[in-house]
Amino acid sequence: MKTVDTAQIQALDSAHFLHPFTDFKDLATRGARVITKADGIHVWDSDGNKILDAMSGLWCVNVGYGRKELADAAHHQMMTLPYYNSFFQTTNVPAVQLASKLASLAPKAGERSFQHVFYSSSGSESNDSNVRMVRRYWDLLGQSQRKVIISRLNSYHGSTMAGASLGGMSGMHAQGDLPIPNITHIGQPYFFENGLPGESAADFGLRAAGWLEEKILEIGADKVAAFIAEPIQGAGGVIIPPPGYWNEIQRIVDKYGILLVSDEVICAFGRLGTWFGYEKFGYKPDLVTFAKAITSGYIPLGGVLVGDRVAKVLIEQGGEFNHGYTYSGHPVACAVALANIEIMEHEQLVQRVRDDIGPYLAGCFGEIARHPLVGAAETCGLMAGLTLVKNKERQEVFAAELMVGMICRSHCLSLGLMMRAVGDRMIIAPPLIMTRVQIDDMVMLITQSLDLTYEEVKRKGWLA
Ligand code: PXG
Repeated sequence: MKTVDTAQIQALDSAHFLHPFTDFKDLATRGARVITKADGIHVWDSDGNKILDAMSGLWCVNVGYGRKELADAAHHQMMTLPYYNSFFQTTNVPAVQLASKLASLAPKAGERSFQHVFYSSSGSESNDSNVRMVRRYWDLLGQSQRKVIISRLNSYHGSTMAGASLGGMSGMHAQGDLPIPNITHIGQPYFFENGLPGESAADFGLRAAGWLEEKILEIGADKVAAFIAEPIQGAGGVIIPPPGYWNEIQRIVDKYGILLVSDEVICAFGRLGTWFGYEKFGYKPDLVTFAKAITSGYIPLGGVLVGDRVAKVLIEQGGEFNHGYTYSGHPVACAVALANIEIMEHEQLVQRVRDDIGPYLAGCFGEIARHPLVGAAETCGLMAGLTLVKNKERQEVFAAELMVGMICRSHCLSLGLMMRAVGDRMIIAPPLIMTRVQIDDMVMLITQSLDLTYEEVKRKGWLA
């Protein structure tokens, strides 16, 4: 039954709603897809189309849609204490309980353990907090000259001035005079694009990590404050670093004493089959950015896990830290996060991804990799990417302006599958509750979309 007048909502949408990362004029000509409801791993649009949401919303809805426990937690907390600030020596019960829960979930690792949390409402804000905290840390240690934060090209760290500066997206830097001063970038560990002929993935991993050391030496080690990176680049196209990359990064940051910030807005909360992404790769960050799946996206919440090395200095040598948000430690958001983590524990979602559906998805992508249009396909936990190529043998890519990824994405949608295109890299990050049968269904839709795309590019004469 149709309950929404699509044309009317679309008209109001283009009249009043400026969407994120959108060409406003272009959207007005076509009209936005109106999503009206969701349940489990599916969303429905206002025309009644049922879509398998292989992106978990936007990397968020790890426990799936329609979870009454989360709605109940929000309702209960709203009726008890819907809001109070955590400035001026006040606190609230859910924020305290969540901070303590997060500390217990992070693995213990000496000085690299986590006892403290700083809250925000998004990943972008959290990375702004990271910049503030990193600078404050070095100031307190009497090393104010350590200002430079090194990040990577094609990383995504948010859309605020600091977040977009930390991110390595050239399109974002081009708008608004970014990056802000003292943020610089090195290359990404993307073997498919940056590996040399004949180079092994492991050798490439060491070479790509070496770019960090080169950059540190170029700037002067005493001027570098921190290195920030996602365990796996998400928005950049699910770029899974080669073996050895993270070990070498750890060696380098340790050698020069610089802080390591792991931006886990996508990789935390079970996505990789571990609570935090850094566990998967075995490195030890000083600060961990989180957001999105901490509440499975049901309500905005973000923050930073502050490791003991930093927290000790902020607390013991500190004085007032002049930074915070109205919604830092929002009681409703924290209550929903606690209920979300409870679901994850009760349903053992992290273990499921690690031991069952993660390896199962990897097997399926092994099959997908054989498709003639696919140059490379990789998974890690419940996150996967594949690269569309015009010649499989020569690993030759399509010209960017052909936008083959967008063609593939359109075929996905017409078949009822939400899959994201990052250039010609097709990516998924489905809800962690998926069953093997649902994964089979999803893989069938992916394969059909690839077939349709292959036929279309062949018809157009774009295959080499
Ligand atoms: N860090 C990382 C690693 C992210 O993935 C942010 C920070 C910023 O979070 P907020 O909550 O401020 O949006 C993100 C967000 C995409 C896409 O196209 C990815 C994100 C946001 C929007 C689009 O894949 N990730």
